[in-house]
Amino acid sequence: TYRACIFDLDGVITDTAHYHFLAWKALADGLGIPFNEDDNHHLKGVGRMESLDFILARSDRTFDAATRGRLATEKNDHYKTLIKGISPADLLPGILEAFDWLDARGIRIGLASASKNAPEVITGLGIAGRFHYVADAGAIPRGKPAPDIFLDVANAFGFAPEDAIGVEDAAAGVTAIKAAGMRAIGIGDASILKEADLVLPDTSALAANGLAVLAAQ
Ligand code: B16
Ligand code: MG
Repeated sequence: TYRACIFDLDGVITDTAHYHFLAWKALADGLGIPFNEDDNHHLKGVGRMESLDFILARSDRTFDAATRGRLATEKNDHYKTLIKGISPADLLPGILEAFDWLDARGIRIGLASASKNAPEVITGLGIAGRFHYVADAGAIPRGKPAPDIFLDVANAFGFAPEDAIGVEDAAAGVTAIKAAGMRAIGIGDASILKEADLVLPDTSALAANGLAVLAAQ
């Protein structure tokens, strides 16, 4: 069984990937850099500056650090306006049931999102009070696939990694959970999330087909 369940945010609890895409797309268009929804998959779970570098690498121009910082801020300001309208209706199916299932068993609930906007997003979703601990992405030096953010949450609970599980939609995120020494539930395509202990196509049956299955092991 396990004593803590650590959630990723984008792609697991809500689908902000499209808003990230719209903001990156506007930036790329302004710079004349090709970028489409397929390219966007590479940015899942990847931090802001790493995402920017992925896009800028497709340009033949070079960008100094000050310009990169300005471009990242421009994208983020746009993203923040896009997420202003997030409401409880944007919660993915099965998430509230998963929280209830965990609470009923006294299992701690943590958040390990690479997004520095995670506090605003969970507030908009109306679930900020459901987490016993929220990692501060800005205070974690190494992003996913490094295990740091998942270990930070387990440490905050005072639990060993073996006492925690993680839920992720991104390959880099599943790698981070496994590198932390935790069991992983992947949400999405099993051929991409190969390292996960269990993969579900979506979150609708997360409690019954995911959380309960790992609790029994
Ligand atoms: P921000 P997650 C990640 O969140 C997103 O999947 C990724 O696309 C984004 O670039 C990253 O957060 C950083 O977000 O620019 O808001 O700090 O999936 O780890 O919850
Ligand atoms: Mg994600």
